[in-house]
Amino acid sequence: MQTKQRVFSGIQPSGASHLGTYLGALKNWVAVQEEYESYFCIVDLHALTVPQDPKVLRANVREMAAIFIAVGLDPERSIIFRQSRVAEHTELGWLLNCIARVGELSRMTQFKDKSQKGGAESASVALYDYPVLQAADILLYNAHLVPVGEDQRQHLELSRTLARRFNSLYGETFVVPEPMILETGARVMALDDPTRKMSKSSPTPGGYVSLLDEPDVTRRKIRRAKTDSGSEVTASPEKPALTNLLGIYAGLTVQSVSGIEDQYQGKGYGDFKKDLAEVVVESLSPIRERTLELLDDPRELDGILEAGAEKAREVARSTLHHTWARMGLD
Ligand code: AQP
Repeated sequence: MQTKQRVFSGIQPSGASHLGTYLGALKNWVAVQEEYESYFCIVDLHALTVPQDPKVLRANVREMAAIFIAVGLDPERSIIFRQSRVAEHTELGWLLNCIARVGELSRMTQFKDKSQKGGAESASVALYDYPVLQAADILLYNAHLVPVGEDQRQHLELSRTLARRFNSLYGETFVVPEPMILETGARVMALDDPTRKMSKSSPTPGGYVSLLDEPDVTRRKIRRAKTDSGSEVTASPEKPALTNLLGIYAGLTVQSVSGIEDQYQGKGYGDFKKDLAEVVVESLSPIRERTLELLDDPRELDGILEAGAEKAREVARSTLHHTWARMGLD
C-alpha cells in the first residue's frame, strides 16, 4: 500500500548537466528522497525531440545515471530509471494526446523558443508534443509533487490541466500534481547573459558551468562572468548579473543573499567572484570526481537503471490498465 506521497521528476540526457540543473532540480531531489516515494527519470525520449547522435546519446544516458548517484540520489531509496525502458510512458502519452488541445500546446513558450532556433516549420512534431509526454511521465506515477526549475512551470500547468480534464471526462483517475519550485536556484541565469537562463544548449560554453568542468575551467568561467555597472555586491532588479551570482552563492552555501551582501560590504566584484569560484569548485568537485569513478563501471550503472525500470513498470502498468478501463479500452 502507498503510504508516502509520491514525487516524480526527470532530466534529459542531452549532455553537460550544469549548475542550473543542479540548483533548480538535482539538489532538491536529493533533499526530497528522504520524505517521499521518489521516481527520478532520465527522459531519453524527450532528448530525441531534437537530433541526437546515437553514440553520444548512449554515453549521455550513462553519464546522467552517474551524476544522479554522484549528487546523492540513492537507488535503494529512490527509483532511478530510464524513460524509454518503461513503455507505458508513450502509451499514456498517446491517450493524453487525445484530450490535449492544439491551442494549449501552441502557447508553450519553450516550444516557441526552441523551434525558433531552427525554424518552427522544421521543428519535430515531438518537440511540439513533448509537454504531453511529460504529463504522461508524471501522471503515470500519480505523483503529488514535481520538483523542477521555474522554466517548467508552464508545462506543469498543462499536466495539471490534463489530469483534471481526464478526471472530469472519465471519472477520478489521476492525482493532480503540484509543482515544487524552490525560491533559491529556481532560475539560474547564463553567466555571460543574465537575461537568458543557464542552458546546456547555450551557444557559448562560458554561459554555463558544467557539473563535469575541471576546477580551473570553472574558476575561469566565474572570473569572466558578466557583472553590472557599479561596484557594490548587491542583488536588485538593476543588477541582474550580481543577483544571479549571489543566488548561486546562496544556493550552494545555504546562506541568505542578504547575509552574503553584508559579508561583501566595502569589497568589490573581484573579491566576491574569487570566493564564489571557490564555493562552486568546492561544491562541484566531489560530484565530478564521483561521476568519473562511476563511469568506470558502466555495467553497474546499467544494472541500477534496469532495476529501477523494473520497479517503475509495476506502478506504470497498473495506472495504464486503470486508464484503459476508464476509456473503454479494457
Ligand atoms: N537555468 C536553470 N535554472 C534552474 N533550473 C533549471 N533547470 C534547467 N535549467 C535550469 C531544471 O533542470 C531540470 C532538467 O532540465 P532538462 O535538462 O531536462 O531540460 P532543460 O530545462 O531543457 O535544460 P536546459 O539546460 O535548458 O537544456 P536545453 O538547453 O537543451 O534546453 C528541470 O527541472 C529544469 O527546470
